[in-house]
Amino acid sequence: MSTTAYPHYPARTLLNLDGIHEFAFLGDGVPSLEKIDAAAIRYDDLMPVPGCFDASPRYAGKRGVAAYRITVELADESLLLLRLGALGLRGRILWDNTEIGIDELPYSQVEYEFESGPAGTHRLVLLIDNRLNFQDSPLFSVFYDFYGYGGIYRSLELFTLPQGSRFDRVRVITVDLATHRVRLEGRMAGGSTPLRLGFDSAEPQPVEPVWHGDRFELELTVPGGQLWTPAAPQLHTVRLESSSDAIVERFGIRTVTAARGQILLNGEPLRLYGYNRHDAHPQFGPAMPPELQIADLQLMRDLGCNFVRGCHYPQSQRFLDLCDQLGILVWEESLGWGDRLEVQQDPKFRELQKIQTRRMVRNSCNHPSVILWGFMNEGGDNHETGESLMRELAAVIREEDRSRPLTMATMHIKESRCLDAYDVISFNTYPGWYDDPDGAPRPLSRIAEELDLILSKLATPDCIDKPVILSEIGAGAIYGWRDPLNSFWSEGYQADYLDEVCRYFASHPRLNGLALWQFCDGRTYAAPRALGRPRAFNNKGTFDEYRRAKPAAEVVKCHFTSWN
Ligand code: ADA
Repeated sequence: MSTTAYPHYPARTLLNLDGIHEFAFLGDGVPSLEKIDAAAIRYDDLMPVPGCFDASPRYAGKRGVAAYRITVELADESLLLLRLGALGLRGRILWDNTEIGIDELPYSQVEYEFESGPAGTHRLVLLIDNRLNFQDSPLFSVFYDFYGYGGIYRSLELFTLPQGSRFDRVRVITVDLATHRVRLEGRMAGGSTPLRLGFDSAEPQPVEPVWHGDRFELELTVPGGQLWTPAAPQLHTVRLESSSDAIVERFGIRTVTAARGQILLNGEPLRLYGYNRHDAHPQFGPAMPPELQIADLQLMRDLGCNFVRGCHYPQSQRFLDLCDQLGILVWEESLGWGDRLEVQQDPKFRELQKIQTRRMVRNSCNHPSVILWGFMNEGGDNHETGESLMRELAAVIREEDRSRPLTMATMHIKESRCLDAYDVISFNTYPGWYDDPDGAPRPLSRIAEELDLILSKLATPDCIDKPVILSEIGAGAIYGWRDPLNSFWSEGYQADYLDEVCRYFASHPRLNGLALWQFCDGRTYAAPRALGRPRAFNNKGTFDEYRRAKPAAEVVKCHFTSWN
């Protein structure tokens, strides 16, 4: 298996800035990031990057501003590009004490271009704010049901940019499955220039793309092309070169469409079954080491999953690379969680939602594993404010990419005003958990009752052609808690609950997909909202937060593996 990260720019020098950074925690009594005098900060501690300072015991639970600093030695003066895999919750980035960017997009990969200044020693400083109020973290609200960590979640890389024209990204879209024909769409900063191209290990040869200003397009057949499928996840690479730059993109030849009530991969109907997964661990927060991401995917494959919903934010490129290689199908969505109407009305929130959604599509466009785009988990699509935002976000995705269907996990399936705007209808529901009617002898019977009702609603002519995903359903269980009555919070109730859900899914082909809530327990808000969240964790994991299996794992495995 390949270990190179894509896109790869072989003509550029890459400095990986991961490792140990100088660190200072400034607390929550400081002004907003823009007003902080970074030159006056005294660094008195160390912190790893990637890493979340508040995942370490010393800073656990702390909210405020933290500063990370690293020294960079440069042999030459050059134009630089800083690629920041993701931070949280808001950041200000300074190079030699001059601001090069403000990052307000938690979990998003962003890039900043700037002049290095003279050869020699330079300092990169990242001020990170994890305070939970709208000014300091407009895209992450205090009531989100997952912990809002502070830190540099993903890798920090510095590239020297070539003089002259250079590649941005090159998007590869499958045009014809039978002939392995693909369309390449790219942008060359600096304008049109002669290009050479080679697939896989072939020596690049001159090509004649069609240019529209600095954008180019061309269609080609991939020699020796093989389709990407979950069973045989064949990947190809394409290398493009100009006189000054080169780029290697990895892609898969495959199509995904939503038609006639089906999700079709390479024209074949798919049934998706798997989990909602947060990319987090108590010891690391969302700065997940590769070992843990691989271990999670291994556990999911052992259960027989073919699908993961990357809830509720853009995924790390490394995780998507792993899914590409292992043949796991992914729903990727931009950050959002039941955002309140007053927040959804805010122009800044709406703008940032659009920016992060566009960025997600641009960053992840070449991953064959990504088969669905989503946004705004449970975001008020039953109301006109929410409706307009959902429609605007759907339009952003369609502007960027029409080669995959889009969806949105609604909790208002019966009252949604937007089902026509989604290619795939997805709904979250927790019958027999949140709506246990008083004194009901057997709350598990609520599952079939409620799902029957929802599916009858989706049998109307306007919905009948749309595929349907049950995007969340589940019950909480405290790891190790056994009870002869199988009461709420017991592992037994959860196992019975998921058994019932899987049986229902098996016998209702109208449901094209099932994402159980959730893969593993995850830290969430502490007091005072934690009343329904014992231990201040969301305990609906089939595994606990350390990935120890609850009995439900065996139940799910029996069902999922029998469908493979
Ligand atoms: C919602 C939400 C999840 C989680 C879940 C629950 O559906 O989308 O993130 O909070 O509820 O456990 O209640």
